[in-house]
Amino acid sequence: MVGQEKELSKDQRLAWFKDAKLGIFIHWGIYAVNGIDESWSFHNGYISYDDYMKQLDGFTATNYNPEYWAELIKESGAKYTVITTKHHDGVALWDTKYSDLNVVDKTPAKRDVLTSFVKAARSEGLKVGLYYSLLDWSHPDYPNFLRDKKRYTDDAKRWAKFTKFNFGQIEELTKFNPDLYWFDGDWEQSAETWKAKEIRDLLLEKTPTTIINSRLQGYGDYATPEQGIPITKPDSKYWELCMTMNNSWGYQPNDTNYKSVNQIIRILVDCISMGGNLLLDIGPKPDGIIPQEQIDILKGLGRWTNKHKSAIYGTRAGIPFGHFNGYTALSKDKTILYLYVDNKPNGPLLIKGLKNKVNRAWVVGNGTKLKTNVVGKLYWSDVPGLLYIDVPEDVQDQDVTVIAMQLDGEVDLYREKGQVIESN
Ligand code: H79
Repeated sequence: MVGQEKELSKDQRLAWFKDAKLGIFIHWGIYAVNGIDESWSFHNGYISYDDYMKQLDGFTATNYNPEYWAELIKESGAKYTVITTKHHDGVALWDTKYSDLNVVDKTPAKRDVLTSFVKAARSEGLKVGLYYSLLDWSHPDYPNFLRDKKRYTDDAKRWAKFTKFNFGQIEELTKFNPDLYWFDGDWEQSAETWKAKEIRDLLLEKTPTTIINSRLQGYGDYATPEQGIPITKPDSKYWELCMTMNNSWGYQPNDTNYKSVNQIIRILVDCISMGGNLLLDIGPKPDGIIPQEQIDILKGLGRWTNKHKSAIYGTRAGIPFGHFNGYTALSKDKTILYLYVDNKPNGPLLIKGLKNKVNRAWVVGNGTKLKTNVVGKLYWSDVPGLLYIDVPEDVQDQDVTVIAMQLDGEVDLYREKGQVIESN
């Protein structure tokens, strides 16, 4: 890095992200007008390019209230938000000088809708991420257009023109000093072709504290599984699951297949238990109204996150499977073990193989102290006894009950095999 300042370490830059646990993704674009797939609908030939672009005329932003969006996102318990500044269709939400394909020049909204959101989100204390599609299926100098129709192959001059345009738009975004860049579409070109390293260097030079998702052909900071919840803990120390509330990223009124609040809370807990974040998506209407189903989910999430703050933010991945029949997490210093009870217990909870003494156990967000009871500890064996915890009906949460256990030190687990009884 140029200059005297020492480059911040990756751990320093990603510290807030590691602690954040919940973010809200926003897919807002002209695809909300017809309620069809963002960009892919024309790329895959489900609608002609011209008809897709006619949606520009319906993007009004008449009822757009960025302060309300930010308030609602804050209320959900999210610590950050990521908004689509430009999807693969190339339609920019800000007043870019590099193309007139933007909502100021080409839609009845007639104004930059990005700057006001960034400002509102920051006023609510949210970290702000900008989604930007590296590929641009609308740009005359971008090689790919439709799935079965390319503009050109191998034309260094045209590609150089596109690169100049791409760096121009990215540089415009750096003026927002984003806390996070969320790239997408990197798979269409190599790191070398995108000049991925140069992009990364530019972003970090302009905003030394920023972080970058993995979709920059190897030059990002954290992994981004999409839609599928990992089954086992991802290898990456930093990761985020991005997921839709129904089956669509943008507003699609015909898609009523919403996950319930309960399901989403359990997915959040699943991510937390593996040390990751959930980036949950909303898709506002073309006039800026957030669909009621999505508002209800954000508020429902907010009820749970507000009650269980201490068991969410700043936690670390829990203990390995096998010790407890459910999700767990640990406090940063590893002395508090959180148990997430996502089903009605049919008797006391059981923890196996915990060598620590439990100094105190309580119901998070409720305060009730719980009795713990160790049985089956043999004086001649290293194997810890069975730790039972009763969770009375009246302290249980309607979605996920969280039990905290203050241990006598850092969590210490018995991980030996026990007696070998099988030999195949
Ligand atoms: O913005 C949302 C989606 O539009 C976008 N990312 C989220 C956040 C997205 N959709 N699909 N993808 C990203 C992944 C692309 C999948 C692909 Fe493929 C599979 C690219 C390469 C293999 C499908 C098959 C497209 C090209 C070949």
